[in-house]
Amino acid sequence: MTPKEETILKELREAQSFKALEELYKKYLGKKGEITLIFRELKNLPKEKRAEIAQKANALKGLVEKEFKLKSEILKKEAEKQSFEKEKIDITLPGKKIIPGHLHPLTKILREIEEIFSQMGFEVVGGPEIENEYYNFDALNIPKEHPARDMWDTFWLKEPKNPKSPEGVASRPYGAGKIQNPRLLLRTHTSPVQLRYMEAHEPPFRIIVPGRCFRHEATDAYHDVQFYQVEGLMVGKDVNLANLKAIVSEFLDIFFKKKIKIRFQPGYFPFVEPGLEVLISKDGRKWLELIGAGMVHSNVFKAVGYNPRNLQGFAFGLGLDRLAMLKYKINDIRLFYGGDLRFLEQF
Ligand code: FA5
Repeated sequence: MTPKEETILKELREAQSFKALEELYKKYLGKKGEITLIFRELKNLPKEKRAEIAQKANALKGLVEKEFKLKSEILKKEAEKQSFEKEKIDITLPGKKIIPGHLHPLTKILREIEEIFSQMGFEVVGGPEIENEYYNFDALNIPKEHPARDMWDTFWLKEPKNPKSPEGVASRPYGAGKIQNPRLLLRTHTSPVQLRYMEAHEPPFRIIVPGRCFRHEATDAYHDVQFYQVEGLMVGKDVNLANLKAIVSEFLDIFFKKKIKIRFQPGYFPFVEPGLEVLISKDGRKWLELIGAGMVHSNVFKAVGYNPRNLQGFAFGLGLDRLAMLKYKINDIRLFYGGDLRFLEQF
């Protein structure tokens, strides 16, 4: 082997990368490569030398090509090995902890409540959060200008432009009732769904209506501008106040998994007569107002086209957030809506 051949082979063997190898190939066998040039120059050589040089050049070309192929294989194998090393998984390493999501505490409470009432034969019903003045007030026996309206600080909405939008749908009746006052608002309680349901159904029935309510009032530990209520409504021939007390009491006992001390006191709501409030003992000493309730007022039955002479019913509206606060011993309602994960992750 000539010294030149040795140098070339050494260079090829020492190439560290495909790129370096390609460069070397180009250097010798590329268009302007050293060996290529020898072939090009052949025609300028004297005839007698041509055959000998051509032969040598061919041998050199063959040698370079062989070595190039060999080195390519080696580099390919090395690259594969390296990528295997990189992708190797160490199954002895401890895994990454997966933190699963979970339900919001209010959703959990809501599901529990629905479960308990379902077992007592109540159907779960929904209604729109955007409501109109007729269902939220008028048909609930709360006339315009009546001071009782001040009990509910209301978020009023602008007129809907599109009748197919949620606002537009809210301004239409759920059942057969005629809308006399379509002015829109965010419902201040779930009681309007009583009317929407009764317009479309005949008694006897018992329903609960869980849903979000909104009030434009100053917030404190027990009041937020949004909160959940669960409305209850049971109508039949001889539904009475004793039934209401029994159902509410039974529900609270099951919900808190112990006998709960409650107190009924008179309360005023225009859509019930008599009206009452249910208070629950926070710590055996302080009482918290949790539920508004009473016997459905005859004017409400009349508004939905029922004959109040043949029917009786009780209704209640319980504050779901306050129930959750008692169950989980939370001292500020606003924590539920703050979105602070440190709070939410505890449930
Ligand atoms: C009403 O809203 C009546 N619709 C309840 C009712 C239904 C009475 C059927 C008779 C028959 P009240 O405004 O008291 O009533 O609200 C009922 C419950 O909702 C309260 O006892 C309280 O637990 C909860 N609540 C009211 N306002 C808020 C608020 N801003 N933040 C949190 N909870 C509230």
